[in-house]
Amino acid sequence: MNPHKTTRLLKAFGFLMILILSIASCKKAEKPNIIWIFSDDHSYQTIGAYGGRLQDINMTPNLDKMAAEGMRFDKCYVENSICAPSRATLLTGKMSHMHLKYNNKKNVVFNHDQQQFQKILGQNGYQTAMIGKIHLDGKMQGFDYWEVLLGQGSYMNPIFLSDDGEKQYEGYTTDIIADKSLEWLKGKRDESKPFMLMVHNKAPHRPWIPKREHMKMYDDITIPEPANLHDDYATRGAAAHQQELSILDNMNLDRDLKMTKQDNEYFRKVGIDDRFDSRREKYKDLDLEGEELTKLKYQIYMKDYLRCIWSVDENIGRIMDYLKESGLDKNTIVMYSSDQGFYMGEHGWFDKRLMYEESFRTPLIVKWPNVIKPGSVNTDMVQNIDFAETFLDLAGVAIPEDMQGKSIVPLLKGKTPNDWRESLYYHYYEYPGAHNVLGHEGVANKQFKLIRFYGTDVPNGEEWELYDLVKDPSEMNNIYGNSDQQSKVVEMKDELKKLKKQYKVDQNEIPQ
Ligand SMILES: [Ca+2]
Repeated sequence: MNPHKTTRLLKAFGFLMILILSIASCKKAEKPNIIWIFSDDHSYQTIGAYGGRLQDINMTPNLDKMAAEGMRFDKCYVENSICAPSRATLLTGKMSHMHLKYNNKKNVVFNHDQQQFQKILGQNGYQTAMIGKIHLDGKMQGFDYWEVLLGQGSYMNPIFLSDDGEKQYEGYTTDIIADKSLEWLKGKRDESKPFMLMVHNKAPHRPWIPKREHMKMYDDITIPEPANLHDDYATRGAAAHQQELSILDNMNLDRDLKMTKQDNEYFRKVGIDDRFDSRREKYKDLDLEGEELTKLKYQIYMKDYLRCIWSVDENIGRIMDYLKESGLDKNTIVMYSSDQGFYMGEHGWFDKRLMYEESFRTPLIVKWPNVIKPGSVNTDMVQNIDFAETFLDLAGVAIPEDMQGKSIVPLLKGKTPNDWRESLYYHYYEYPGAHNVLGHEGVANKQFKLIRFYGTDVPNGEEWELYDLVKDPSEMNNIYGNSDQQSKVVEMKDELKKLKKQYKVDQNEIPQ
């Protein structure tokens, strides 16, 4: 063959190959992988990137890095601040009254047959995996691979449920969940397909059991207290007075704080009892009460909680390291959030449930290489009803009309739509129940929050509170009855009515 002709043919072949490869890589870039890392009860106050009173304590270096390389959401909220309903919302993109897992109680069952985002992703070429705490009884549906903690799960030697039944593993649960996630990433997935991996921690849920290696962390420091640690609930209604969220009155010295030797069968059973011996020795003659006891309990609670967070963060680092070394990081979106927020001593409380900011709000950090501007901060109002829609949108899949949230993909691209929502609806149903928090619903925008408590244990069956979040970010001053606020009350009640119509909230206080 003519050598010129051969060269021309070779050149043409080379050009064709480059074209095919670039088309293939473009195609691949259209379908990103998604890793959703979720924790249970992780407050935004205990993530370094969120600043605040704890910002000088180095708590979360890996999450902080994710925020520095991605986007931090400062106004991300839940629609019902409690574990199981929040996960049902995550899977369905619907509020509690629509997916009907509206409280944590066993007799209110999550119907796995209903529409869930992972089923739709699976039908559209994605491979889906769910590893860790889901807190919805029964077998998962729509995941190619799933291994979930039984119920609440345990900090040590956890039992996992999968298609193969129950199996117990030895070790610290936060580590095991990351181990399993890495195993799936490295060897169990089909590398020809884009994937959605859910990594769901049990930590830092009560009873806050740190890994043995982390027991001495934060020992030498005093954790800054919130200004309202000794709140007297003046101006607040029945709910704030009757709650059982108090560090002083409701956080116990044995299982919660491990300060006494009583009732520790659980600890013996999982082989961690000796972890707390020195603490028990130190406090065996404890003789404190009132504010002094609150302060001591606060320190012990916060340190155990932060030690649990350290494990969560350390394991996020392991996953991020693997993504980088495997090259997967280039086309993988990593998102971090929690099922709700948590009180870190604000109002003298632990736990969640109430619509006050620290439990209503939840962290959200997203890293999306080459799309999100590193170090960006978003202050649009987003809610956990948006997550399922966002996953579908990221995968280029149409969002079903009956999902109730909105994709945050435009926000991630730095282009908030002009008609983005300006207010949020909230509803907590679990009353009577653990922690004695009254049933309530409410509406919040960026400046005001109106809450309606209801039920037979509320004076006159209904009690309202209004807060100006700009003037009073700690919600210490209920201004509902103030004469100069009455037009605001009317405006917020109208907004509440509008949202209830929009989200199809039925008039029954227990969803039907
Ligand atoms: Ca939770």
